[in-house]
Amino acid sequence: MEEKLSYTEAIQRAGDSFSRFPLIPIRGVPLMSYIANNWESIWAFRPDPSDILIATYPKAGTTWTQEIVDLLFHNGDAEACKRAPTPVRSPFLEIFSPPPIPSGLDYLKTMDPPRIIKTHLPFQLVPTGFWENKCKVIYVSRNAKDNMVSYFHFDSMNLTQPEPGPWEGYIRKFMQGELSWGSWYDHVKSYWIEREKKNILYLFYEDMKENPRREVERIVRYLDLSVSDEVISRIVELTSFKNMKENPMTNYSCIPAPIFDQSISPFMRKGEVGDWRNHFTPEQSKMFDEDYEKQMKDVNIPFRDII
Ligand code: PPS
Repeated sequence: MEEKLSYTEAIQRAGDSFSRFPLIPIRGVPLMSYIANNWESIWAFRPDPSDILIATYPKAGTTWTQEIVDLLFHNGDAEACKRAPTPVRSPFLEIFSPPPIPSGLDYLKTMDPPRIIKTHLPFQLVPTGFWENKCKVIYVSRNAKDNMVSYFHFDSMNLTQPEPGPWEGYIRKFMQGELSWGSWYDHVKSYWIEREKKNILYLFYEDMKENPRREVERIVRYLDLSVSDEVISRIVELTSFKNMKENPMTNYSCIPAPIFDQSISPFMRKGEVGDWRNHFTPEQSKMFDEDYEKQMKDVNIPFRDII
């Protein structure tokens, strides 16, 4: 980060060096080549005990939760949370991109703790310092079918991710754990199994949609914050889908079209529960459910709206 460029300028400067990066496995988990090629420095990251980790499988509600936590840390001050786009305020731990775009680690180096850190890494790939330092970790999960639908549209518009290909084949890749960051099934299970031992707050996107206030209050209690009822109401309002879609600091309009082509699909796309019904045929749904039963038989995670 020698020359002082804004995030958007750095992305524009990187210009044509973007392409759909191939996936390279790290301990069996397929990751974008830029991440895999920098794996040692990611794995060596040491957080501060006060840092907060927001962990998700991609498209499960990360940005929403990042915004809630940033607003909580700023006592609901909307202007303070418009100081920069989401990835600058709340760095993406493992992200590496072509220069001169700073990596997630570069951003983290410039910030004082407590930092709000995003990751899509499955539990076993989270740098061990998070557990050794007893960092607070918020995991957000979303029902498999909606999560996959959202990921399919994202892979179409994010021109650094592998081509999604046709829908039918995408379902197969999802079931076989071949998408970036690997298997959804292993991901949601890995954090579920560890949640009590590691004091992880395990949230569900569907609960956040059903009663956002209740879930924001759970986050407040978990983070041991003192926030007034009025501020909580304001945060719930500021983080509604509509408001975040219109907010240039949360809607990823900071990332230009050669990378995120929002004319293909907006980042803030629908924000609904049950959109999978508009995508799966009854046959695809049946085939998916049968496989789901097998892959999830060893746990009882209370997902909703899946059948
Ligand atoms: S990413 O790229 O992995 O960080 O994406 P992520 O933020 O996890 O997920 C994006 C999906 O979350 C929806 N979203 C929201 N839904 C409801 N309320 C709010 N405030 C909100 N913010 C983001 C977003 O629209 C994506 O879901 P889909 O189903 O594609 O609309």
